[in-house]
Amino acid sequence: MRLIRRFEERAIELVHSGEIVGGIHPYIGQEAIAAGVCAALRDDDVITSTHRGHGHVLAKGSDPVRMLAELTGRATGLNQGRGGSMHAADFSKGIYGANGIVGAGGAIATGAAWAAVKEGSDRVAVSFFGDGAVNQGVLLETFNLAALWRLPVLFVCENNGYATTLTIEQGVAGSITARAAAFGMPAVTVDGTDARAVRDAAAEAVALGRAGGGPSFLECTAYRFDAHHTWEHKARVRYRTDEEVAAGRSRDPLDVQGARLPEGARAVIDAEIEAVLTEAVAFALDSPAPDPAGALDHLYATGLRGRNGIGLFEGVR
Ligand SMILES: Cc1ncc(C[n+]2csc(CCOP(=O)(O)OP(=O)(O)O)c2C)c(N)n1
Repeated sequence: MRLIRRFEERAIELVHSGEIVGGIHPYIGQEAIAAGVCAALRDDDVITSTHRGHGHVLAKGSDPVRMLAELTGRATGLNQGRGGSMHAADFSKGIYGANGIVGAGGAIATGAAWAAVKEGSDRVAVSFFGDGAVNQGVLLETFNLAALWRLPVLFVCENNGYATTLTIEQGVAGSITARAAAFGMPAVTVDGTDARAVRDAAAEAVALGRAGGGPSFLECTAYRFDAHHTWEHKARVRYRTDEEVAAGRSRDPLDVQGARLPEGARAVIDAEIEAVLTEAVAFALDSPAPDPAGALDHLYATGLRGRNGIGLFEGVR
């Protein structure tokens, strides 16, 4: 959680200095959700992430140094600087990508869960998404197939109370968990500022999925401490009162977990993380930008065969 927090703080600095172009969606305040869920996963399990995805990628075990290089658009980045903040992926860690399309990761995770069943493995897939995504048609269609086919997928809704500036009261009819329950899935709500509570709930759902018990749904409540997106730092959109923000920030997931650590342990962790982030920032800033000559590389799969055996995309980069 400390790694995610400091990664985000350093990334915000790099947005302000112009090194990260286009801004980011900060995850600060929601760290216990990514950390808690990923603590219940194996290396070979799969996750799909969102526009607010840095925490998921780091919690699943991606290298923060290469991740920061990705955010700054460097050739040394996780995805050679082509994905940036909203499209970071790391297949070596089962991370099938952050995703700028709200709700889309649910279908991808469910496809991965289906593939895991087909290959006879006991791997599970997790889809993270926000409260705003629960009204996306794709997600409801996905719940249906995941439940019908009893797929090992865990849907994790991070309810931070807002979809951009829209409150949950303005945007969501009924209850979030009731949507999942309607498809016959176990659906519970946990305190998303308590990493241990999140991990325990996720572990139960993951065990059920591995044992062939089908999908589960976890609603994790938390508060987004910072802006929806860093453009808010300049635009100064007013949709939350100072009192509300202060109240939300008063329950800090790092303090909740920090209070459980032995005396002095937190300072040791903080110092270790600081060193990693210092290295990450230096590495990113020292790294070259991608070569413009390769701008079209990796856009298309190559060598795909048509039915007549003729290469469909031969010669296309
Ligand atoms: C399909 C789609 N519709 C709209 C958007 C624009 N958009 C980006 S983030 C966002 C809010 C998402 O809210 P939520 O799912 O609660 O996640 P949070 O931002 O709170 O993490 C919207 C509407 C989008 N990216 N994709």
